[in-house]
Amino acid sequence: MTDHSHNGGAAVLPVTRDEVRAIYEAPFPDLLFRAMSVHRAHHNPRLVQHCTLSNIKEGGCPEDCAYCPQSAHYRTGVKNRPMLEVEDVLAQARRARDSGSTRFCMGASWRDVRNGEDFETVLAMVRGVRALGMEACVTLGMLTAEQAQRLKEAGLTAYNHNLDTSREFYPRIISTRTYDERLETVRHVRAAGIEVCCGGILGMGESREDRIGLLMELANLDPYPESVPINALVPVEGTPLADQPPVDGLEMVRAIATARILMPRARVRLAAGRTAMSDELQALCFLAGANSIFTGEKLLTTPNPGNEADARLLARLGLAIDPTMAH
Ligand code: SAM
Ligand code: DTB
Ligand code: SF4
Repeated sequence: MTDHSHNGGAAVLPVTRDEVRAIYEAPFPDLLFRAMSVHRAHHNPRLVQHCTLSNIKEGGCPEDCAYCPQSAHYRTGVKNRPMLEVEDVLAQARRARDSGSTRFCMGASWRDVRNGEDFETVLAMVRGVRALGMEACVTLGMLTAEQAQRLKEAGLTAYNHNLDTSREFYPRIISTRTYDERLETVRHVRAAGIEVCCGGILGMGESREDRIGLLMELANLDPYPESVPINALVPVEGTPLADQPPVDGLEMVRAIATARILMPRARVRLAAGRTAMSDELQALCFLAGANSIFTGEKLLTTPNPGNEADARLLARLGLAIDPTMAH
């Protein structure tokens, strides 16, 4: 058992499944009140971080993640295209910065990182984004300890690597890698001194117990991730999950509130899936403790509300863009 208090929370590790369930399933007013109290104790609840994504290498991925339009296993219309040029990515980053984003996240449809020209290009992109005065995040698949170290030296702020769902449900979604491989990459990132961005997806046909299992795994990372993206599945034609019904919005709110309570200092990101959500549902997610969103017209391959819609949403709620940078 580890004292979690150094980590900004009162919980003692390991957090048990029963403890997570008791939070997740609490009556809504109790859950929300507790999440809001924790949120206010650790963050300014009127501020929302803006992050912008760039898909630096799109499509043709050898992995078989059932949700992903970029997997080469499915016919989704997403093409396998070569890496973007450093200058083009930095131009995107500058535009994102000028519309309020403080974090720029670059994704590659790779199973793992290979040393060589493409990795050197990513390192140049990271240095360039940092030079623009933004936080830099990448998500490149699995990674060795040495590669994590090189990203750290390039100035990388955070590495995104999601657990996606519970350990039990994982094999139903991905067969080409294991949960433990995922955790190993997270360990390499942590050991290199890079912030961990690790979360999951709701709406893939998992049960509530699987959502609780995911949150338990995340909260038991020691220390817990600095940022926790909670995605709602964006169903894409051609993927095995194309016909999944949308996740119950109140389950999104419960998951976000539980993440906020279990990981008080983390940025909890209301990530993919916002185009399918009403302003009212997004408002509930912010009340529950979400304090970060992806902005811009596009996520990696699918649409996102865009800057005008988000400016309207924030204005309706009296929220503002968080200008705070990690470091
Ligand atoms: N290939 C790398 C990897 O899988 O770690 C990085 C890119 S991958 C697209 C990043 C994350 O996007 C995935 O872990 C998953 O959580 C999320 N994602 C992918 N497709 C999604 C979808 N259709 N809906 C919601 N989230 C999705
Ligand atoms: C994360 O958790 N969500 C983002 C980011 N990390 C890389 C990706 C969402 C992708 C949604 C599907 C798409 O646009 O292809
Ligand atoms: Fe590849 Fe990442 Fe998509 Fe999985 S989620 S298919 S690893 S790009």
